Order: sequence, then structure tokens, then C-alpha cells
Amino acid sequence: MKAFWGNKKRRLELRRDAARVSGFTLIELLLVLVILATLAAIVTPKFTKRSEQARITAAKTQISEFEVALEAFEIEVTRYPTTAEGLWALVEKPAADSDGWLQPYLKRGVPKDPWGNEYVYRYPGQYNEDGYDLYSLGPDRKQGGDDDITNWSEDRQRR
Ligand SMILES: [Ca+2]
Repeated sequence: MKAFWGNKKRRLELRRDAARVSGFTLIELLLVLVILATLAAIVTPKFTKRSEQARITAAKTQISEFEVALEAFEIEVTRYPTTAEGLWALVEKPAADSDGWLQPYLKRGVPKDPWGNEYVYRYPGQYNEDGYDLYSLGPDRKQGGDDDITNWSEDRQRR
């Protein structure tokens, strides 16, 4: 051990080796960063697209849950909520014409859509003439634009 540390030449070599090692490490680090940046550039759009698809699915699921609640409301109150009452009629008993109202039909209030906007409810419907229209403005957060998630079919939307 004493011989090892006592050898000056050997020590210098060790220091040079260490310098070379840390040099490689820096290059490797840069390489890793480049690889990570490249991967991020490739993966991020796919991931974003997939999570957008997940949000669209979530909005569809939420609309289905509203529909179940609205049907239960319709059975007990014998009408659908008016446009003015809106989806909140599923949570709080409407002031008028609501004798049969028994329960909150939604457990956790009226959620917003996955993009932070209110779902739009309309009764009587413009598209569902015998029922109500219910939709999310979609990812663009605006009316229309082919991305609205609606409770009526595409055909009717284009008409
Ligand atoms: Ca839209």
C-alpha cells in the first residue's frame, strides 16, 4: 500500500487516467442528453396524442353518466331538466315542478369536461328533437370545429 501511494509516477498516471475517465464521462453525459432529447422529441407528440384520446374517452364516459342520471331524473320527476335548470338540476332540487325529485342524481356535483369547460345541456334539443342535447366543446374549447363530443350522431351534426 505504501509502495502504491509512494510512487509519484504511478500517481501521475492515475491522475491522467482519472482525467481521461471524467473526459469520457462528460462526452457520455452529452450523448445521453442528446439521446434523451431525441427520445423526448419522438415520444412527446405520441404521448400527447394518447392523453388527448384519453380525455376524449373521458368526456364520452362522462356524457354517458349524465345520460344515466338524466334518465333517472326523468323517471322520478317525469320530465327532463329545462335548459335554464341545466345539469345542476341533477344535484340540487329544482325550485319548481320537481315533486318527484328524490336524490342527487350525480354524486360529485356537475363535473367540467376534461378541458375545463362546462358541458352544454339543452332541453328541448336542437339535434335530439325528442330529448335533450348534451355535449362537450371538445379539445378546442369552442363550439363546433368537428371535435365536439355530443350525444347525437355525426349525421345529425352535419345536417
Ligand atoms: Ca369544439
